[in-house]
Amino acid sequence: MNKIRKYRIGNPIQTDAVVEKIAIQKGKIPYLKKEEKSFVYQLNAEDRIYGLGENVRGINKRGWIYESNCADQPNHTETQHSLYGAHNFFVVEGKERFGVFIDYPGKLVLDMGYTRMDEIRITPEDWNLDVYIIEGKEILDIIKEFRTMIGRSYIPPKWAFGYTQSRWGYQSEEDIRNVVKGYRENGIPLDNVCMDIDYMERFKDFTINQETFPKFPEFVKEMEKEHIHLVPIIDAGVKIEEGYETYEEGVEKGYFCKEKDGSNFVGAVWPGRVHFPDFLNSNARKWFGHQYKILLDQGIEGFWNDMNEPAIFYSDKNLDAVMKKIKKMDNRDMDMWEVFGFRDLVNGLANNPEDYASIYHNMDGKKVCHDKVHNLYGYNMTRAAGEAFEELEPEKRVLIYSRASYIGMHRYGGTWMGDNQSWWSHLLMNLQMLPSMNMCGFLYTGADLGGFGADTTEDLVLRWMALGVFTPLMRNHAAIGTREQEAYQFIHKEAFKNIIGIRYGLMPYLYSEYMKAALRNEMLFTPLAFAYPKDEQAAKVEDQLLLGESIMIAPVYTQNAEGRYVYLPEKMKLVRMKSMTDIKTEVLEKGHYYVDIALDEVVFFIRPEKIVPYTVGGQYMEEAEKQELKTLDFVTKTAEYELYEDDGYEKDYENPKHYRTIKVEA
Ligand code: MIG
Repeated sequence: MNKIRKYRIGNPIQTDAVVEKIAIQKGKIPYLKKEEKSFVYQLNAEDRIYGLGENVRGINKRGWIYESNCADQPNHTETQHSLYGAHNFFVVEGKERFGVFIDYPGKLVLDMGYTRMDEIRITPEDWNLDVYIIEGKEILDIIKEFRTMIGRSYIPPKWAFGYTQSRWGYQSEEDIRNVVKGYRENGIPLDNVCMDIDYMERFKDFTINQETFPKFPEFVKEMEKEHIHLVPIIDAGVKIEEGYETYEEGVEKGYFCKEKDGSNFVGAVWPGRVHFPDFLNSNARKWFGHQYKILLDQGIEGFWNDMNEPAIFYSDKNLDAVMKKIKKMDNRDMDMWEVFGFRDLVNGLANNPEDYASIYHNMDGKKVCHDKVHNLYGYNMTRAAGEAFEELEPEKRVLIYSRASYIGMHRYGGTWMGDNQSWWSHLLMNLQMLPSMNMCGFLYTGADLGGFGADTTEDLVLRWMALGVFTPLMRNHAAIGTREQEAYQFIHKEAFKNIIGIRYGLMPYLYSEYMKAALRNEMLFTPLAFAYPKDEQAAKVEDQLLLGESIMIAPVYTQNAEGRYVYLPEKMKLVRMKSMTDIKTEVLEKGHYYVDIALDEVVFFIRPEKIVPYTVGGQYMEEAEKQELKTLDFVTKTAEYELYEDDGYEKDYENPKHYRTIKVEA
């Protein structure tokens, strides 16, 4: 039986989100009632809604209005409707159970019981879209069907699971050397350092500032000797500057986005005035992807793609118009409304909808307004890189993660969760976003640990790390001008050393579970509601997750808490780690508990008859890998665990040689 039904309305733009060939059905779409402007579904009191990928609010998405409209949105408050991603997949669970994917690259409003608490109302801007309805016995079956349909998730090189330090503002080789020194001298593990826009020459993509990084390839080698990977940022906008090759070539070949009249669209971002590569054009995509070679050739093996919603600080033409209006206001006796209007004019320069509506793509011969395909832009920037890496580095995995995304991009790269704040509420948001991202195919993801904006506190960083230990991307990142938050900046260096060390110790488990989830189209982080569908209590838990097959995590996310309430949906073994050599365990029956968790501890729970392979860890991935494999378990009879091992670069993922069975007998 085909559990997926596909319906087409109008003449949709191809997004390549879906890889499976699915025949289009005729007839009425089940569950969703099509009205003039919207799809409508009547909700029952007990219905819950899961999914929507990168978004604010809880695991259950009911009760708010979301918008798929990739946004450069640094305020992740619960009042927002969109963040950086557009992920139109959700599952309704209750009276009926079904999944919906709306493959539509324009702005889509998903009113999930906001206007009316008892109604879902989905409104596209026009009726050109594909709808997929997916049924299954359980939520997890629906997700697996969907994930299989959209294709295998991105698999990064293994080193990308190592702990990463980042900060906007590392200005020079010397700054980065000092970061590495700070970690190594204190014995705190580290594998990667991100390079933010500071490394470029006047913020030009694929250039290196020769004054601050005079011998870059040598510096990359020096870092390699320290077992450090450097991960540079790439921005979407290409600086307009005579003599800058990427710019000149792009202009010459006609690979930039256009105005209606065919001239190149001019926006401004960090480099000042820029053109935006037309990633929706396959030739332009290929061309841009091959630009990454400039850095690959200097020894770089990983990147992050930023500002690809795309973020536009202002456009040339809008700045002109605004300046004219402001000039007219000059020397006037303005009342308050006029002053507010003046302020709105200036604030409205950034990410202006009229600018987006004035950009045109050449989609392989077809002229398409950006409005219609806005949500595909960041996706195709990362696809450009991903497709090029396949050609440039056929034998080797390359790390890439993006800020903006759409379903389909999950095959080419990961994401990070963008500009959060050093707020306790954002630690919880990080946790709640993980399963919804996984539902949409994004497995390699993580939030800026410690928080990006605002000054952090030592306890927040420690608690956030205790969650970050488990997220595939474990990256501490902060904005320029905020309090320094590298692990060695704080008093409890020993605690940081141990918590990050636990990440390395648990790597055999974390890596195996990642690989199996990717190769089998399964969840890495699973809400209790999905795993224990008959347990009414489990369905209410919004702050615990299963990670892979063996463990449940329940991190502390409030300040000054000495622990937290935890619900055990079955008998489990509590594991309390101070370090990889100081581990205590205790078996707990199903039920509710208050579990004490100190600032310098990582606590998790092992499910019955499950195994967790681990080692003592190390200062970096290669060192950790050499250690003897041990197991933690909660086995009362006999159980097996499938360990996944490879060299971290090779791509013959399916080869059975990568699997090893570990058997434990009580
Ligand atoms: O306008 O490159 O989300 O991680 O540090 C800000 C500077 C641009 C936004 C990214 C953030 C990065 C910052 N970038």
